[in-house]
Amino acid sequence: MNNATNNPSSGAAAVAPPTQPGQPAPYKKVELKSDRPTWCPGCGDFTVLDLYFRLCERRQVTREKITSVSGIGCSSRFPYFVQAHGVHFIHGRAVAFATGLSLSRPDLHVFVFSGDGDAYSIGGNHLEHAARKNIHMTLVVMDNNVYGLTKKQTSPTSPIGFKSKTDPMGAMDTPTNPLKKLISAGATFVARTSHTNPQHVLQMMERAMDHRGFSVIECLSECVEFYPGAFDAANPRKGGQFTLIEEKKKDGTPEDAKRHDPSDEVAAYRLASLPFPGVFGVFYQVNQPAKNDKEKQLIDTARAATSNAPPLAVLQKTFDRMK
Ligand SMILES: Cc1ncc(C[n+]2csc(CCOP(=O)(O)OP(=O)(O)O)c2C)c(N)n1
Ligand code: SF4
Ligand SMILES: [Mg+2]
Repeated sequence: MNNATNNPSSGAAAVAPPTQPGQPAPYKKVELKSDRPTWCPGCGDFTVLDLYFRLCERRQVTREKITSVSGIGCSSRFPYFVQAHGVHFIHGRAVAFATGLSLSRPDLHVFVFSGDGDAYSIGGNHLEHAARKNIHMTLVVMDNNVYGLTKKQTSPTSPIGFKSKTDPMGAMDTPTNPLKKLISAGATFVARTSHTNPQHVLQMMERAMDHRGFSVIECLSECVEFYPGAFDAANPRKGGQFTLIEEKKKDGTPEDAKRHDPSDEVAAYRLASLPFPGVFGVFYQVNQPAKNDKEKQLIDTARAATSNAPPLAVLQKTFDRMK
């Protein structure tokens, strides 16, 4: 776990312009960089890390409010490389940990960085429930279609035929469709991007950060060591296609009728069903109350009913009643 102990401004208020008196200056990208990331040269995960720094810098998030949570995997080494608060948690349990953090710390926007194995396989159950509860956080899945850290096993997104240590003859199981999985689970913001298009990654991160509720970015992130070339078909520099989703502008023009309405669940499924390389952008976005807000309402109502008595007094009263 990294922390902000080297931060000269630690303990002060956050997410504010530097011009306000008494506010710490937001950190620059260079100040957030930690030790040299230990990923293989050329790994797609570098791009996501770099864009996260840029996001924090652009949004002027002060260091003590930057909170990155991860599970286990190459991608999940992420928090080590951010010089701010971060948790490298148990394999598949990052979203569960982040749920508690998000519910108890309304002043933070918690980011979770996960791999395809961490998020969709061992962590699949937690993902499902955080989505349906609409917990306020942003999950970035760095999907390389393989288990990278453990040196090439089939992952839930590996395509049929992919040869790995667990499928030497080629994978035979139908891969997970992350977008369909997330939409059906109840995620209220679902986007797709690729490490080969940094501007787009940043754009999706900003949109996710502005969303209230459970937002997920599925980011293609190539493992150059164990699955090189996996996403060439989505990379124009390698002869592939990076087709953007055109969202409705609601301008009443005939061409707008053909554009995508991100609040249309059936249309989102249709886009998510396109064969690889598919399309990139926001597939689905709806406004629904986050559990954070519902829970706060419940707590406020309970507090009001006890005339805002201190929690210990309320607890004591409850125990007394049970005697
Ligand atoms: C409970 C448990 N099961 C299995 C492992 C071994 N393990 C570590 S990382 C990993 C897969 C990581 O794959 P992914 O999440 O796709 O991340 P990547 O390394 O590809 O970024 C596995 C199976 C573990 N650490 N803990
Ligand atoms: S093994 Fe693959 S995923 Fe892991 S650091 Fe190397 S290139 Fe990246
Ligand atoms: Mg992986």
